[in-house]
Amino acid sequence: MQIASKCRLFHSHFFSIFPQSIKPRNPFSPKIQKNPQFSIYASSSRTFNSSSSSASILARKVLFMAPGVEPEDIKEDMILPGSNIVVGPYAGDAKIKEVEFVKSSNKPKDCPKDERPEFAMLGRSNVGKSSLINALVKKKEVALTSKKPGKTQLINHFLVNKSWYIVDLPGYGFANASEAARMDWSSFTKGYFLNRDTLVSVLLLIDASVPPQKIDLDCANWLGRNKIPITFVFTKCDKMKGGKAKRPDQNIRDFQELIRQNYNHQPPWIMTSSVSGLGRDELLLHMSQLRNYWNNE
Ligand SMILES: Nc1nc2c(ncn2[C@@H]2O[C@H](COP(=O)(O)OP(=O)(O)O)[C@@H](O)[C@H]2O)c(=O)[nH]1
Ligand SMILES: [Mg+2]
Repeated sequence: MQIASKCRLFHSHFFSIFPQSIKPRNPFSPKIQKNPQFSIYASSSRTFNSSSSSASILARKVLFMAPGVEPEDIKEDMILPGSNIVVGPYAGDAKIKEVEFVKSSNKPKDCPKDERPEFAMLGRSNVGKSSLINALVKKKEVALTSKKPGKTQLINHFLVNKSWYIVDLPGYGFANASEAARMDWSSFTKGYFLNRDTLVSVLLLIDASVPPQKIDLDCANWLGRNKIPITFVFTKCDKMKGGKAKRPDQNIRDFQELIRQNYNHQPPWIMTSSVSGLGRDELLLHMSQLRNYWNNE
C-alpha cells in the first residue's frame, strides 16, 4: 500500500479526533468503574447506565481502543494502569535494545526518508521532554543537551532497534521567546506534522504539576483539527505539591474536561514520571501496538 494512503487509513481507524458534535450521554460501564487505575477518569462520571450497548458506546468514547480490539471484548485488566489505553493483540516487542542518534534536520523535507514509523515528542519548554526521552531509552548519552529556548529549531531523529524513530521536536511556549521566534516555531513544526506520512502518533507532553495551560490546549486542538494522531503524555506525575497548588490527578482531570469539549472521542492518555519511572513501560507498550499494527498493515 502507498504510504500516504496507509497513513490515512491508520489514522481514521484508531484516532477518532474529530471535533465533538455530540456529547457522550452515558459515562462509565461497571467494569471501568471498578478499575482503581481508571478512577481518575471515572470520578467525573455523572449518570450510570449498565446496558451493554451503552457500555460499549461509552468504551468507544473514553477508552483508546487498541488495534484489533472490539469494545465488547474489553476486560479491566486490558487497560494500562494510569491511562485510558486498552492493550490488544498487537502489543509486544516493546523493549528498547539500542538507540542511535541519526540526524538533526532544520527543515521538514530534510528528515530521513526510509519510511520507518515514528513517534514525535512535543511539548512546552520545560515540560520534561528530554527527561522523558532519557527515561524511555535509559541511556544518558542519548540525552539532548539543553538548547537555548527559542533559538534552535531542529528536528532530531533517534533510531530505536534499527526499526523505528523517536523524534524530538522543538519545544513551544518559551517564556522569553520573541514573537518572531514563536511564529517560526509554528510554521516549521506545522510543516512537519502536515507532511510526515510516517508519523504514527504525536506524543504531546503535558505538565501535570500545573493547571491546564491555554497553549497546550491550543496545540491539542490544532493537531485534532488537522487529524494528526495524538497521545497525551502527562509528565511529572510524582509531584505532590502541598498548599494551594492542585495535585497532578486534579490537573489531569481538569485538562481532560477541557479536551472533552473539543473531541468526540478521547485520545489516548497516560500518566508518567521520569523521576519514579511511572508509566514508562506502559507508554512503550502503547507505542509498540501502534507500531506493530502500522508495520503489519
Ligand atoms: N518531579 C519531576 N521533575 C521532572 C520530571 N521530568 C522533568 N522534570 C524536571 O523538569 C525540568 C525540565 O525538564 P527537561 O527534561 O529539561 O524539560 P524539557 O525542556 O521539556 O526538555 C528539569 O528541572 C527536570 O528535572 C518528572 O517526571 N518529575
Ligand atoms: Mg529539553
